Amino acid sequence: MNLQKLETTANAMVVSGKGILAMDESSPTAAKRLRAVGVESTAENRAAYRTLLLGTPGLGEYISGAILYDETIRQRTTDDGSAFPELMRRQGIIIGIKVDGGAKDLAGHPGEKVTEGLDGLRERLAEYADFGAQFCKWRAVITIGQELPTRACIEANAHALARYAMLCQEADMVPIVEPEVLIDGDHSIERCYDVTLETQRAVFEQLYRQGVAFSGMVLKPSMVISGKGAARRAPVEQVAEQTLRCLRNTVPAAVPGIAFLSGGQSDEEATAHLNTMNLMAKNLQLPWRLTFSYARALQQVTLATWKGEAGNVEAARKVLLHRARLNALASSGSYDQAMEKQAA
Ligand code: 5MM
Repeated sequence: MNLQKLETTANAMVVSGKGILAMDESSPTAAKRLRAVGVESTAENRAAYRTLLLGTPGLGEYISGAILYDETIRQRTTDDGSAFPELMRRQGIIIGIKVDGGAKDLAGHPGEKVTEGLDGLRERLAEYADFGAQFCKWRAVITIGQELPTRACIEANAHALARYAMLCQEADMVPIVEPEVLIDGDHSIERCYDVTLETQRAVFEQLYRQGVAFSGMVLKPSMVISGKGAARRAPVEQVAEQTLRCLRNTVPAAVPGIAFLSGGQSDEEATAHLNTMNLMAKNLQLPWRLTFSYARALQQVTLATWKGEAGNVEAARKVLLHRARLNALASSGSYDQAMEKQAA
């Protein structure tokens, strides 16, 4: 393991004033997103959309790295036919790759999932490194329900995340460790806090057991937030406060940065939460940087503007850049809601 290389990459991923673009939708998820805006999910259309994203002029000013899906790292852009990794190098964006095999039903535990994909991972990492990937991502999902999550589900996912992370570091690639506590349900923010705390504790315990170097990884957590269907949804300040409280009780100081997922929050909510946390951070002397690794909170407005029309590419790139800029500002607590109304 080349710790110096890992630390350099991890620090560049969470560098001040930038965040990560998650665009690693697997083909079924990409199909769902494209169909929602009336676009057929062909390989050509997926490449066209991803060309729109990564070809946005100036994107590298706000985006440090982007997470690709296996298909994309092998594809060529639909404009000048460059390989996607080549386009990313030109944009100054670090190449990341999703390496998990998806969340599958956990045997014996109805309603719960475990993320698979460890088999053959060492060999796949070597192949992705040849494509220029410098970091990876693996997402585990934890569901909150009446009797959920079970300890068995938390431990199985934490163990897999740690095994994945150690394989990445062995290959000198930075692991993004993503334990997502889902927003689905009507649970309170207090319940989300308890589940997130238990999950993150289990994850760091397993990372430690497997020998993962905390200084060469990035955590991608969900925020501590009320369930989407909760009768009373906690306000922005409470989400920020409880998320920081949870992280301060679980994340080692050696971790260079935390890049949140948006998890089904609206664009504006996700930006406001990140901004408020960074404002609060000014009085807390936090050891890690707080930024974003959003998929939907950066992409939904972009997709809705594009709608598969070549004539909308410029407008879609404008709104993507606008959202990327607002989130970049939020990563230093410099965002203001009034900026939402400024022209994209
Ligand atoms: C891009 O979406 C990723 C999930 O892909 P699949 O479910 O298709 O494998 C996902 O891991 C994403 O990177 C994170 O959840 C963050 O996305 P959001 O939309 O929550 O910011």
